[in-house]
Amino acid sequence: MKIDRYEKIFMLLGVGILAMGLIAIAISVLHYGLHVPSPDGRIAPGDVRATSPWDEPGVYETGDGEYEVIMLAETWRFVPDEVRVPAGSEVTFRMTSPDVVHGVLIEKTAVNVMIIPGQIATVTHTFDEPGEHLFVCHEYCGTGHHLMSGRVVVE
Ligand SMILES: [Cu+2]
Repeated sequence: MKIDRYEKIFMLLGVGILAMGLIAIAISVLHYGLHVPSPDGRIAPGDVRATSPWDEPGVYETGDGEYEVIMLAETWRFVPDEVRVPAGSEVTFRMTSPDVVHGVLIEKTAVNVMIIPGQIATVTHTFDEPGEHLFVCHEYCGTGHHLMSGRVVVE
């Protein structure tokens, strides 16, 4: 079989780029120790709504200026969709999904998390200034995806 000279060059280029990508992945894993985030815990997705604390989502005061938000991301809403905390509060969000993959991004913060069915995602943020922070689903999750939003009101 005769392979054209330019086709050979193109194939070698493709293999070379693929090899460079695999080498970059190997270096990031073996040398820099990068890995995907591990879940904080797991629940069977079908049991999420019946399992504590997910059976009672809401905002709970856990200490002086410390709050825990038990949040469900489900088609197509966040429960709760409004979080009210005083300024200076350290808020820990514990989130999961009972159905499909969602995400949450809280504007003007570093909170940006994938919500995978049955996996508990935990993230903490301190809201120093009074104001409002919109949060949205950033993972396309179906026809009602654009309806998934809520707000953190810092009072
Ligand atoms: Cu979505």
